[in-house]
Amino acid sequence: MVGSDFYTNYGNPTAGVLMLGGSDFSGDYADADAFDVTFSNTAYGYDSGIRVDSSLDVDGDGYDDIAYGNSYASVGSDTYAGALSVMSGADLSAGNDYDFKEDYSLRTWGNQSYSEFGHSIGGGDLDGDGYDELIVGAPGYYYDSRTVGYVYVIAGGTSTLGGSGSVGLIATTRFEGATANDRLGAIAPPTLGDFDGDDNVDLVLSAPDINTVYLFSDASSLSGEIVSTEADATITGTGPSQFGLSLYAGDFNGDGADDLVIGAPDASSASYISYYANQPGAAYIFDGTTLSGTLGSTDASYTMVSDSIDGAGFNVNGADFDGDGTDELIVSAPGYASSAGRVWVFNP
Ligand SMILES: [Ca+2]
Ligand SMILES: [Ca+2]
Ligand SMILES: [Ca+2]
Ligand SMILES: [Ca+2]
Repeated sequence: MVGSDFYTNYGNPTAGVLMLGGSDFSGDYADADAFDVTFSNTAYGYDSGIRVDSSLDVDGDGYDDIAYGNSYASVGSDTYAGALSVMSGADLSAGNDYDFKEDYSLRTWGNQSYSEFGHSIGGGDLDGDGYDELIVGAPGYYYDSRTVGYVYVIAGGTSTLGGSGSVGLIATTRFEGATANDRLGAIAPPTLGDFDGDDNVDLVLSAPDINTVYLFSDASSLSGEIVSTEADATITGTGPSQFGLSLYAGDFNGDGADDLVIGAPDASSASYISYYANQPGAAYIFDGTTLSGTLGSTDASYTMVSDSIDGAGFNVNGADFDGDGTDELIVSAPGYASSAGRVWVFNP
């Protein structure tokens, strides 16, 4: 599944394309005819700031569902309220083009102008009932004269992918930023992992504009309205800015507990990184078992810093390429070599 802000299909921005995998999945796929399924969104015009997540099975039917967020969508008279469309994976078939304007199973939207709902999308099965929760950021949410940002949890279940409504009516849990211009829930996907190894799922949220990442232990025990100051661990970056713009959870040291990767690319846009950034980006691995209380970048167990101003850490990821049972670290630098871009793999 690949997303693009820029690709157009008959004049409409294409939100993503789906290539069906299998033994024949190799070679070059250079044009639109090669895509098995295409998605567009004719509802909102220009799709700047879209996010796509195709990893969650919200209704628990065994098919991953596709969540599409457009944080710049205007809803009624609410400019940039933001909207999220979710399509049931079971409804997709090869050869079709889908339009998030009408082909959604669930559609929900921000309930305030400039709340930018859909700016980040993530989730997973928080409560272990077999249905993935959708966790969606609205970093522009304004409360008590401050832009604090909200992050909403929409519980998965057999009836979640049906209908539409304001997220204020649909969400079961809401996280709130604590101070002015936190913009909790910007860009970085809300990330699940079991960092302390107690078999209870923990939740990581981010506020990259203030270089701060929050960890909430045992996320299934949380409900209602939770302020970021209630986090069990608060990690603040002191190196390159936009600390927390990217997140990844995986086990790098092989102790069975997830560790946390945090990227700090020093720029919030992948375009013109050399213009916006003024120092090399970085990526940090924090040993999951150390995540409690107040922490800083220097508490990381592994730090990667680029040697050029290239947005390193704009995306971070992990995968076990050599099959030794622990993740390797993948770090993207979209601004490398005049925006040619580079992806590194490290065996930390
Ligand atoms: Ca599904
Ligand atoms: Ca669940
Ligand atoms: Ca845990
Ligand atoms: Ca670990």
